[in-house]
Amino acid sequence: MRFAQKKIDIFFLLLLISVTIGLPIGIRAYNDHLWQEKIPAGTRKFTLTGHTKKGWIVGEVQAHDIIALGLKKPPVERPVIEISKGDRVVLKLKSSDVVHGFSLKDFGIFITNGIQPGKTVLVSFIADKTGTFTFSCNAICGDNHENMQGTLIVRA
Ligand SMILES: [Cu+2]
Repeated sequence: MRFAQKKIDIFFLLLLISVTIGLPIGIRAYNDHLWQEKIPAGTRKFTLTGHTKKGWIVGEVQAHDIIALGLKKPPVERPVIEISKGDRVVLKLKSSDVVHGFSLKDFGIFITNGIQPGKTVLVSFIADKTGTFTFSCNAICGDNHENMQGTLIVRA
């Protein structure tokens, strides 16, 4: 009787462990799937993740990276994104810490509700003019807020 109880305990423990590990992986895979599916082929896709010290980081930032970034004083990144005129662009905006914002005035992009940590904000536009444009964070997010900028270059 006691032995059977132990077996059930172990079964539920294993079930709990597999759900705890499997669920986030599943959600992430599903999210990535949705994000790929909605966007027409040929679209230029970029991920920008906001960080209070580092500024805009190109790509996703994982939890262990955030901890490492918090320990040292990382140099501020000012990413440069290069595209061609006529490109359809989708920006996947994320935050690794606090609420950030995003604006790219020249293409009429101004996020008013902020980029919440753990959520993704998709922004899309067509690069209908050439030039060098600045994008920045439009939510006061800390001492480094003014440095949260990057450059978009649209070539002919
Ligand atoms: Cu910010």
